[in-house]
Amino acid sequence: MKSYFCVSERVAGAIADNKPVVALESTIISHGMPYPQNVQTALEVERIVRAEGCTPATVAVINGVLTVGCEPDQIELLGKMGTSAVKVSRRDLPIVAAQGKMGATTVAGTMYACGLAGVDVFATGGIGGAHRNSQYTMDISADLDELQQTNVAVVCAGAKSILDIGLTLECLETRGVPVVGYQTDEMPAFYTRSSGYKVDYRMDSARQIAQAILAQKVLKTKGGMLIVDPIPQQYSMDPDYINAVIEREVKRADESGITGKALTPHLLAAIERATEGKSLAANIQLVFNNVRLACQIARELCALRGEQ
Ligand code: PSU
Ligand code: MN
Repeated sequence: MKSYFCVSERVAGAIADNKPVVALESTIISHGMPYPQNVQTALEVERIVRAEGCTPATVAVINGVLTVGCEPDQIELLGKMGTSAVKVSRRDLPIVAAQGKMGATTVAGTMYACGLAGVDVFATGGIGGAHRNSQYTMDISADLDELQQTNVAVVCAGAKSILDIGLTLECLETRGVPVVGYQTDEMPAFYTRSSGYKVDYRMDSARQIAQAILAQKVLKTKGGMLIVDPIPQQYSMDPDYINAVIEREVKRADESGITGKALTPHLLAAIERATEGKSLAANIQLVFNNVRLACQIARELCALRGEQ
């Protein structure tokens, strides 16, 4: 039977030796940022992970094979393909695999692969969530359902206000997903450090977070954990400015009838154009920041396991 799943030797070896691994998604490469900044960012992220003493595991579907630990040339190819690579969430996996296509995994798709491979920590920019008006449209990202069922800790900078952040937090509560603020009491809003919504738990060190991740495994509460890490102050955007841009672009997208999996990439590109690249610069910096925290958490997790 054909195998549709592959873990690179480097990643498999690190997992077997209780060495820290940090997973990275690929929709952010193909659908979340323009070329060539997408490829530069993805490769720099891998470099940071290594400099932090961890093994990077970029996840994507390569010619139908769900791959944990992509090579630089595969990252380059996905970046060049852009939106012609399939955006792959959980439900898309079997189809893209059977068709032998190139696919970029979302947070949900990447978490699913982490679950299969045994990678515990995953860093990204922002997660999908409950879109505005989702109480009517039902447009709630499969990322939230994946967090309910797959035991992976996801480090992100919160959710963009293209989403309804309050509804997103309600959905996470319903799904039994702990939301932990790293050195913050508030849910960050991606480009900005605050959203006005509180998180339930605040933790100030990577060690505390690693302890919670281990406790979650022992208790088998199922599902993942969301660790929200605000964009560093020096890179954060003016909330009035960015929120006005987002308001306008959400309204335009609605008027143009853009729905489904095309909506999030459309909004990301529209916001980037409207801010003349300022949103992209902030996006890149917050990803680097999240990656460094994810590395600290992954290292602490291995250290705690070693002590057991
Ligand atoms: N939000 C961002 N940047 C992104 C995404 C979301 O700020 O790149 C991507 C992620 O891959 C996420 C996906 O998993 O979009 C969610 O898409 P949807 O809303 O269609 O579920
Ligand atoms: Mn959606």
